[in-house]
Amino acid sequence: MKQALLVIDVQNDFCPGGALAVDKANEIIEPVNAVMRDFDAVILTQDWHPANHASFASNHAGAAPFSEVEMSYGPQILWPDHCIQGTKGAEFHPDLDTDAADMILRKGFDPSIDSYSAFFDNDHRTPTGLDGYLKTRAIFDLTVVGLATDFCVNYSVLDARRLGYDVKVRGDLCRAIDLDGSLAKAIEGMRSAGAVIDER
Ligand code: VGL
Ligand code: ZN
Repeated sequence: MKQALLVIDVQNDFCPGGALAVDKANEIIEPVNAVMRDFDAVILTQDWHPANHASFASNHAGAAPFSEVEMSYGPQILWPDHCIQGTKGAEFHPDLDTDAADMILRKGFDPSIDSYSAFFDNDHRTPTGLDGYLKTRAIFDLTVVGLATDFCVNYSVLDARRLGYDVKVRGDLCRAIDLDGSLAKAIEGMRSAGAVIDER
């Protein structure tokens, strides 16, 4: 059985010093590089927003970062500006071994909708193409690592389970934003969706 490693959003803006820094995110980079060789395929995702993206608090008059609004596709947390196309913050962390990747998948480029998941935009309907890529390569077994556990990792894992993949999350190779208990909720949700959470 072919196995793929899905490396979610290991980008400067999610690492210490970045615009939406995830605590201790830098700790996972070397161990993520080290496990890449254990997989038949390595896929990196890259959060890739235009400056006018609807998920940015700065594009909603009077809205504070980390507040929530209702969008046509459901509730949306408003974030600080991050991972803007072509900026340093959107680049992969310089220590990430991007040469080992078979594929780099960008997401979140539609200004009107966020895209946490590697598989679908946040409407859960608009596909990124990753499902087709994996299935046409006969890959049905995924290990997921990266940032952030409770948002892009979580959404990717839930969609992967819905699409029928076997999914393992290397919890030790993920780090979380953790807003109001979102990490515990995400772990519980991924487990009940049938993902294996491997903390080592
Ligand atoms: C992410 C919030 C906004 C993530 C991306 O990678 O988890 N979180 N955009
Ligand atoms: Zn984003």
